[in-house]
Amino acid sequence: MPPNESAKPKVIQGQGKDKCPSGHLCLYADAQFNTSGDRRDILVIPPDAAANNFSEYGFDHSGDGVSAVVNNTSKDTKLFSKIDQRGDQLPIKAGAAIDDLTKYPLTGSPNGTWNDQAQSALAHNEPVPIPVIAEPQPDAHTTNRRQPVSGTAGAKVEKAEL
Ligand SMILES: [Ca+2]
Repeated sequence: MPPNESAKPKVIQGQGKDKCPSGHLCLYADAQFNTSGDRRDILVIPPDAAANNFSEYGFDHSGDGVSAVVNNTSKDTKLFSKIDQRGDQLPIKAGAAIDDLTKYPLTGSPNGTWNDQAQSALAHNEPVPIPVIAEPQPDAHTTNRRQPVSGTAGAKVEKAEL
C-alpha cells in the first residue's frame, strides 16, 4: 500500500466531542474535550495509522498531555503509558469517549491517574503474523493413523458409567 497523506496522525484545534472526525481516534489536551481549560490541541489518529509517541505531537507528560479521548472508530483500542505500545494499558471501546482521564487511576503515575500519561495508542495496522498451516505432503505416511471403526460404539457409550 503506498503511503497515504490522509492516513497520518495530525493535530487540529478545537473544542468538543463533535470535533473528532468520524472514523478517527482523538486525543484532547484538556479535560472535557478541551472545554475545561485553555488548550485546544486535538491529536487525530486515522484508523489505519500508528501514533507511537504522542510527545512528537506535543502531547507529553506535562499539562499538554492527553486528558480526554474520543474513539470514533469501529474498533476497540487502547492507550499505553509508554511509547511504542508499552507500559500500562487503558482499553477504549469502539465508539467510547472519556471526558476526564483524572478519573482513571494509574499506579506509578506522578499524579496517580492516566491524566497526561498516555504516550501511544494501539496500532491496528501493525503486521500480524500469518498462521502457517502445514499441508500434508502427497507422500505422507498416513496409513498408520487408521483406526478401526465399528458400528457398536454408540451402544457402548450408552452403557458407559463414570
Ligand atoms: Ca492535559
